[in-house]
Amino acid sequence: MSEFAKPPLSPVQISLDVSTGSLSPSGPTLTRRLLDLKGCFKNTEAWQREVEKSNPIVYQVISSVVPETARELPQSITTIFAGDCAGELYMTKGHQHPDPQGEIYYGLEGQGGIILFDGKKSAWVEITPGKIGYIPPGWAHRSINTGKSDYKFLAVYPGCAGHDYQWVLDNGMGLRAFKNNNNFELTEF
Ligand code: M6P
Ligand code: ZN
Repeated sequence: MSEFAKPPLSPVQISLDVSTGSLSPSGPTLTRRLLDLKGCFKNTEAWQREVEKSNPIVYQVISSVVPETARELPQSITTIFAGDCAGELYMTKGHQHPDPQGEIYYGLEGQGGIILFDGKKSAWVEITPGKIGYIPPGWAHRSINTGKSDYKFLAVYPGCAGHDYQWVLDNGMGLRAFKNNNNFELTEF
């Protein structure tokens, strides 16, 4: 398995293959199945049933070689597959940065968006190829595939930011995304 480079890093060119969502050179790949999204979907009975039936892959994150350490600027390509659990669209776990740092997402392929929540206010930022979504410090963020094919985006974030998943389980995300005929709708959490 590929690994993160050890600081100090040398300047490096990284190739991005949008069709496969891969990077070269690349760091670790993270694959999240439905079981890994425990507590995320509203319909917990449907979630349990589908975990027992096939436990499908929901998304994959390919990291670049730049490590998640202070002062570095790691990048990753996330591919969220198309699908839903009892109508709720496939999404990432979502996290808050323990060290409140901003982050940018850049749409590469497919249709998607970000649900953001600062603990009081929620927001939706649509992401399609060529669009940049900005996540300000203090806003938890969860990505959603709102389309019928893979949704891929590049993320760039400060290496010190960290990932707090418990924050989302404790506070929710303010909004949920469900499929609705040929489109999608956002509902209260
Ligand atoms: C983006 C970045 C990563 C994050 C990934 C998956 O690529 O924000 O830092 O890990 O999405 O999201 P999550 O960590 O919420 O599963
Ligand atoms: Zn983040």
